[in-house]
This record gives sequence, structure tokens and C-alpha cells, in this order.
Amino acid sequence: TAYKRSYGDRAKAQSNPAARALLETMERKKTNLCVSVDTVKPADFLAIIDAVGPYICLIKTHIDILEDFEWSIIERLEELAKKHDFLIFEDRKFADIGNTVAMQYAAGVYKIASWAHITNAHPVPGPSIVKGLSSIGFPLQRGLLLLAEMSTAGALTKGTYTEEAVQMARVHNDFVIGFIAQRRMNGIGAAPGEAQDEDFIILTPGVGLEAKGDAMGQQYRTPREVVLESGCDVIIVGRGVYGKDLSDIDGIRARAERYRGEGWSAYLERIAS
Ligand code: S5P
Repeated sequence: TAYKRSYGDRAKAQSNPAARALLETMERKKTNLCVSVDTVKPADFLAIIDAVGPYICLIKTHIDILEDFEWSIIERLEELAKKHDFLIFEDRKFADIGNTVAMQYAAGVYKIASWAHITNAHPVPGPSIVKGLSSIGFPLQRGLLLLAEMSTAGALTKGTYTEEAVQMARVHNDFVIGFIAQRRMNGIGAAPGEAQDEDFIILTPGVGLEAKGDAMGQQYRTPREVVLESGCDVIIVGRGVYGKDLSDIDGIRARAERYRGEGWSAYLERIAS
């Protein structure tokens, strides 16, 4: 099965350019770490990205959190992505009808499709949302992740909801490259014998080495649990890396290095087993 193969091997079989570039970057830089940089001040945002850049395959943004947004922040982000060789994932969590999300993705203040290689959407509106986003993103060689599961306690993303999310992805697998989920999704909800060689990329938030959760329902597992035991591909780490003191750049760099190491050794163990 796909998750026993190397990222580099899996890259070759991907037809979506964003999926292929992500897997190739992971192989080249030997990292399955995505840092989620959820900061309010543009200066912190850019300083943290520059510090963690060498250790990551992907940076995850919530662009609408930033104060005093201006386009030069995007230009700087793109420069850092080139300098350190990583891709950009805007965690927009689109959730509206196709016609609306197409405008939210292409236009407005942030023009997400113009700079984010990858974005994500809730499958709750049905295939309309994938059609709408694909009409903008597919011609730009972007990739979409569906939120098949969430990391928070009491999440409604379970059972047939998760299964139907995977089936939606299967129908649109030129643009949907994988899932935000807590475990591997290949073959879920498929008839026996079908979907044998599908290879969805699984990006997993709710990863932390120190805490078990936060005061608002977030739940953490270790990189080892996520990558080795649950067969996920990319670990998404926010507070575990940037911590409480955003000016402690050395500490942030050291933690990124540590999560990179933990994630990568869990992966090496997985493909060797
Ligand atoms: O189920 C989810 C999906 C996402 S994308 N749970 C999550 O926590 N996320 C995002 O991952 C969340 O919006 C945040 O940006 C990040 C987790 O941050 P951390 O500080 O808890 O690691």
C-alpha cells in the first residue's frame, strides 16, 4: 500500500502538480513537518517562517489573522518559500456553495489562489464546493485538501461524513490531493477490490510533544503516533513549534528541528517495517 512507499516514489505517480511538488520537497529536504504560523503581527509571522524554513516542507497560514495586511507580506512569503524551498498552504477552510467559494478563493483582499499552492475545504456543501474551487485552482495547478476529520474533542467529522468526504475526493482526484485527517483514508468507503492504488496525502494537525491538548478542545498526539501508528504523511505543528515567546527565535528554530527529526524518524520506521 501507498503509505509503505517512500515520499519520492509516491511523487512520481501523482498527476496533480501541487501534490507532486509537496512529496518531492519532502523527499529532497527529508522533512514531513508543516509549521502552522498562527500569529497576529506580520513581523513575527515572517521572522518565524524564516527561522523554521530549513526544517519544513510546507508552511500553513491563516492569512486573515494578520493585522495590517498588505500585499508586500505575500511577496515576502513567496521570497521565503523560494529561499528555503517549501510550499504554501492557506488553511482557509472554505465551506460555502461553489459559486461563492470560487470568488472567495480568487478575489477579495487575499487572492488566495494566486499564491497558495494548497488550500482546504469542508466537504459539508457536497461536490459543489470542489467544483467551485477547482474552476479557479485547477488551471493554476493548485491542490485541494478536504477536511475529512478534525482534531478537536467532539468533532462531528466521523462515520459516514468521513466516508462520503473520501468518496467526493475520489470523484475529483485531479484537484483533491488528500485530506486533513487523523489517519490514513485510502480505500475508506470503497467497494472491495476498488480504489486499490489510490494515494491520498494525509496532513494531520493536533500534533504536540509536550501538551495533551489546550483549554479549547484541541487534542495532541505525538509525531510517532500520527506518522507511524496512524499512517499520516505530514505533521502540522503550531504552538508546539512557535511556543509562547514569539521573540525566542532560537527556541523556535530548535523546536522545529526537533519536530522535523521526530516526524522523519517515524516515517523511516514506517517505510522500513
Ligand atoms: O482538525 C483540525 C484542522 C486544522 S487545519 N485541527 C486543527 O488544529 N487545525 C489547524 O491546525 C488549526 O486551525 C491551527 O492552525 C493548527 C493547529 O495549531 P496548534 O497550535 O494546536 O498546533
